[in-house]
Amino acid sequence: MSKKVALITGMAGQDGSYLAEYLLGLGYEVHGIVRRNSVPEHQESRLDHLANEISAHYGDVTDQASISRILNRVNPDEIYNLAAQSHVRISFEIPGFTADTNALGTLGLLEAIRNTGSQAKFYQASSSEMFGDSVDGDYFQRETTPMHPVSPYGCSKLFSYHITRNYRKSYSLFAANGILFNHESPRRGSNFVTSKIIKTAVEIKLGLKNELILGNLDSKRDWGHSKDYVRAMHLMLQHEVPDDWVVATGHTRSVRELLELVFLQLNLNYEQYVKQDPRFFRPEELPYLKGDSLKIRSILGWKPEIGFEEMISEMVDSWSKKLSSGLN
Ligand code: G4F
Repeated sequence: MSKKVALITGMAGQDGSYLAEYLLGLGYEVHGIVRRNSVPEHQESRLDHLANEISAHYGDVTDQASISRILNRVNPDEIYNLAAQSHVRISFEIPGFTADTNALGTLGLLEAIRNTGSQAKFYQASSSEMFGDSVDGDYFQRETTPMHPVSPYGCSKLFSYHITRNYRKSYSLFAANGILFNHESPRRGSNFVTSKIIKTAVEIKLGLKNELILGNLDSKRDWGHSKDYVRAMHLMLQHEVPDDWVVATGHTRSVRELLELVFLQLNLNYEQYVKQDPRFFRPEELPYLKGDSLKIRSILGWKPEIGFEEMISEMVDSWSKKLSSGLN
């Protein structure tokens, strides 16, 4: 039997690299779209270990011609759209770029699928940020919870969520939305709060820094592990019908609780080192996320395998190794 072919946009990111690994393990032929980076050394660092097993194509979801060319060349069975300007605070500074990439980029991909006659199944990386300040009476967000985004990032993702549903119905595309809550790992960029806290705490422990400057400590997030969440993406495309799926752990913790745990693991007291600065607050904050993933658990049999404490320990170990060997 011939190998299944997957195409991943945003393959060089945290999720893209774990997904590429996971699909290779399942016997897929894996192709990915990577954007040109002015520092070639940083281009594919999360993918270096897979260099001989994957095919990377230069392209960009905002460049329609590049997408159609790659679709024709690769002829994928499954497309995972993970490309995004994924930082919420930065989306307030570059809302136009965020919308071009996250919203129009998705539309361009769907149009390319339609116009090339591709039979590929399509996964859209939708986000719990789309819920914004909305939560059900039982303090969970789920597939049926109204969506009221509170950031340019959330608004851009909501467009893509709806256009994916619209193309599913209008053109009978197999197009699925994964509504993923926050997910982290040692590969998480260091300007997201988990990695920023862990990296800086390790630097403090090693005597390389003496403070950690943050924004809002009271917001709450439902944090899972990226490795668990890429398994969910794949499962969604194996189901008989395309649908929308919440992926979450069902536990929520504040940034302050995360701080306490990380510093405690390093035998430090966070209160001695943490300062707050308005630079790291958002013009509008999403205060609370807790996802109910009953649907994907009961229908697709998905469940998270890596617990929060285990994930934090893995990230602390990884940053400790990198920083004590002089890497960053
Ligand atoms: O780690 P964060 O930047 O993640 P955020 O904004 O929740 O977004 C992440 O999860 C979304 C899913 O809900 C994804 F769609 C999105 O792409 C991304 O992966 O911030 C988490 C919380 C926020 O409340 C933020 O205000 O941490 C708070 N925070 C406090 N100080 C900080 C900081 N966040 C960052 N990045 N940096 C700080 O200094």
